[in-house]
Amino acid sequence: MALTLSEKIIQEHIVAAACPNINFKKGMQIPRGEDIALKIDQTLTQDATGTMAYLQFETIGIPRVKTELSVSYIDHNTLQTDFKNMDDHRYLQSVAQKYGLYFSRPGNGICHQVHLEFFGKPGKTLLGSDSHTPTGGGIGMIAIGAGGLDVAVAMGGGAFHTPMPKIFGVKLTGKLKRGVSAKDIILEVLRRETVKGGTGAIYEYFGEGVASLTVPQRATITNMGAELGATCSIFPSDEKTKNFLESMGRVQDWSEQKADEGAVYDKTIEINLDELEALAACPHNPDVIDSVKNLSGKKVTQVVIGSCTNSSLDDLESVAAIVKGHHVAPGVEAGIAPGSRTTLLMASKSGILETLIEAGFRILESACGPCLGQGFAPNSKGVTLRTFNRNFKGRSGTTDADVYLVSPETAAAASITGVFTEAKTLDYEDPAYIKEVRVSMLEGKDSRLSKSMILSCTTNHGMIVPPLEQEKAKDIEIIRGPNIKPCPPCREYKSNLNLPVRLKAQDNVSTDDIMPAGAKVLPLRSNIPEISKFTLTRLDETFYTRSEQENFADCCVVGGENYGQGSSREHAALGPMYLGVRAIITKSFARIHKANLINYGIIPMTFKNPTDYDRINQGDTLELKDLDDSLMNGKPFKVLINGKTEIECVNDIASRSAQILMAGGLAAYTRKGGN
Ligand code: MIC
Ligand code: SF4
Repeated sequence: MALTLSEKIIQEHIVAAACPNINFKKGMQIPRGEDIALKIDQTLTQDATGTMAYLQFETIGIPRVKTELSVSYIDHNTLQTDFKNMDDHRYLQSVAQKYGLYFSRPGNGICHQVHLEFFGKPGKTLLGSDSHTPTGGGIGMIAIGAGGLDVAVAMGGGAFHTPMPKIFGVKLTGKLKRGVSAKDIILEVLRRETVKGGTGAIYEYFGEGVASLTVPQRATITNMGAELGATCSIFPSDEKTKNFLESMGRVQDWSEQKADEGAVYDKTIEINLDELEALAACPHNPDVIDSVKNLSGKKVTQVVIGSCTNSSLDDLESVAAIVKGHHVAPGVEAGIAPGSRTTLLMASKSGILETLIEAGFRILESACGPCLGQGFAPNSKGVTLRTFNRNFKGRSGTTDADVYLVSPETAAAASITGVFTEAKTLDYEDPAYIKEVRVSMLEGKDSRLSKSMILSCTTNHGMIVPPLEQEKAKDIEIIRGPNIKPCPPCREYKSNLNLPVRLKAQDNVSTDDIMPAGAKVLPLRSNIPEISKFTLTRLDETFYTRSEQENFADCCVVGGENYGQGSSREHAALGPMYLGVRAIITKSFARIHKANLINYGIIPMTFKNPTDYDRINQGDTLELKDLDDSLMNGKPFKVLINGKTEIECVNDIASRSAQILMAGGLAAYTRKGGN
């Protein structure tokens, strides 16, 4: 039968022996929701999730990673206010050398941007310990975000298990108008689909509108597809992809990737690019969308351009085109963080950087920086326009600031006017990428950057350290700083639990609420006992002290819809686990967080009847009885509230996941021979 591109790549990578439930035959339609096992070609980690991932990898006890390619990036924790960050960097570099990984040094850029530039390959699978790993879908990869432990297993040659996603088609027609960009496409998808609309789905883009989008534009869309809760997003690999890879000096990595003629999607949405307007995600969630037109005239105090979503050369060019000859408005602070060293070099050699400096932009490091609250926090009650992907309350470092997520064009326009402004109303020359500048540069038709100059920017001059030969790697000593502590074991599994509800939370709790990022907490990522003190503090400052007073006794948490949205950080499972959380009962979960909870032995349950949420109060006691029977036989969970009222919870836990829970987490399951 005719298959979608996603299904084609998935089928190429199915480990049939590890999916006994689906009796896999090539070309069949895999039932949606069934547990599938995928061979992973490439992995990536970043430093904030990497230390835990490699501590776990070390315990697997193999001499070298078994993937085609694995890369360890340093991009998140580059603030280095004390020894902890750099100790982590040195640990990660020594691990990379010992176990056969590429190592991308601090300053080389944000993992997703650099991976797209240097390593991504159409048609391959990529698993990354960062939720924005789907950026790789911009060049036709099945690129999925996961917890560090899942990535460690993949580096050890294990398959990645996930429910077979539904495949949603997004048909693009027409062409983007002036002042409207790829960011507005994904904001439009978010407006229609919401932050939980993509749970259990892949968004596959097709239609005549695709051809007009450059690879960095496509990557903006697949990147922020993470905010839909989607497993990943993907574009076909075509001539534009070939051109992009050629500009990176690796045309040999290109292959055409497209859906079969007549492929059928589980649902199709259509976006006419001709009709699209500039949009903004308003405080405090990425799906609270309004048009920039409606917001026009609203005062702005800060503008930041950067993050893995919008920090490419195309993005910087768009900004430069708009701000050229102007100055950042009084009362506005503007910053720009190019996504990678390659982008920064190209911006510098082509004059784009000069334009930005002249306009008064503060040039920030090529790293995540302000996106996760590492500097450049807005003023009290400030209004900040950011080209990023997340605007959860407090993530910027200023709790009462209003963060709007916008395109580079909208951010640039506001930076010079000081108010929300539709870029199309300003007088500026179209940015060069629209005129296919990369193509003309490569053909030697553009005078600003010659082909040899582009290739000199895109060549790795030592910022990516290649793996050592295995013979030499044996002698490498792993360097461990004093803040790097082993990952604590999970609590032992029990079939019957009596759990006080230590916290009752609302809808859309993000992993930033469960375990904040930011300059104060991030340095503790390698030290679970210390970082656990910040567990759930965004929702309840007393959570840790109350847990301590209870001697970290077993307990549970109750939540609303989409619990655990956002990042892949497994610290949002490890922190609660360390403090005694044994089960979390919600109306629904975000995909990666649910998998992380299972990996660390916390049982995720969803109310069969969502109104049962209202029957439970903080402080109540929930009795979970005969979990063995539910987990082994797939029966619904029975929950007794305060010894009186019994309710049912859905048991949608795959049989391998049930075994992981009963083994006391994924590490214990793997040690016991599970795969
Ligand atoms: C994020 O954007 O929230 C992060 C920081 O990149 C996280 C990873 C982490 O918490 O280390 C993510 O997206 O997975
Ligand atoms: Fe880094 Fe922000 Fe991207 Fe996360 S979303 S990887 S913090 S730039």
